Amino acid sequence: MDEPVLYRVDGAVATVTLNRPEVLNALDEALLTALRAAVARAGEDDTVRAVVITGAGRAFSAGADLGVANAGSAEVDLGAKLRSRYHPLILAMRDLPKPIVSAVNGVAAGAGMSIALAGDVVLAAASAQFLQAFTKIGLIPDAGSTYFLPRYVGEMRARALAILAEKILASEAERMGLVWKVLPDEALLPYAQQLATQLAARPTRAYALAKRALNASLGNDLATQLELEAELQRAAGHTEDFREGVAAFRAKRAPVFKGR
Ligand code: LHQ
Repeated sequence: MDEPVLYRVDGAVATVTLNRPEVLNALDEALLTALRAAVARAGEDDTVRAVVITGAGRAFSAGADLGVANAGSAEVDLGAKLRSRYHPLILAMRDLPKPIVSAVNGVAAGAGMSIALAGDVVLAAASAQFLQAFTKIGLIPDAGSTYFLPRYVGEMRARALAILAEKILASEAERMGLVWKVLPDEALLPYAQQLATQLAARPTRAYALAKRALNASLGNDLATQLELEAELQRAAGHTEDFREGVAAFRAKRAPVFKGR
């Protein structure tokens, strides 16, 4: 049987591919478990300094697997499923001390869209589409969508996306700020991997600390956030990469960052 998630390392970049193309990479238990494990593996491997997440076939992910026997049954406790399978994954992505590039190669629906949005830089293929599919089947946006959407696109758009559940084209997603950049379909993965390779050669400890500051930002008042910046900058100021960055600047040479 094919692995539900492929994990491949090239140089300092791990590429994680959702791999159930026959069902548009719908999220079942096996895929979610493997995805959580892949994120953990990328975190534990010191040689990996940036991660790309993408989908096999024509979709990124169609969200929760609605084909499993008990889908739609009132017997299933969706809250428990979210807590056990989705929340640890979304939190692990946000807490990963390495940048994650989401390469949305096709439709990202429901919790599949939430996973895409949990990346640090979201790229999309021109033919990709985004769909808050949840309310279409009588559910609410989950796996972080109600957190990410207002923060990325503002209240009005977040509410309209969640309530209308209309498919949004990649160009529209880019215009709204859901996506950093849209690439021609065939250029998406090479671009994402090239970007991740560049990120992996930069001061990745600083990215880890910047992620922590940004994760906390919108929940903090200014004074608290300034204090957090000071604490994290103190840590950044003690890295080898900071010393190298300044030394290289002064010597007018290219810096060599080690992620330490
Ligand atoms: C699928 C799926 C799918 C299984 C396409 N499952 N097979 C919920 C519950 C539990 C806990 C946690 O949280 C959640 C949150 C959620 O994620 S709820 C939202 C679940 N997702 C959806 O409601 C989206 C359902 N899919 C669609 O609306 C369409 O498939 C989209 C718009 C994604 C793509 O449309 P098309 O490009 O027209 O493709 P298709 O519909 O023909 O799908 C292709 C195949 O993939 C098809 O199988 P078949 O055997 O007929 O070729 C679909 O049945 C299968 N598939 N989504 N979520």
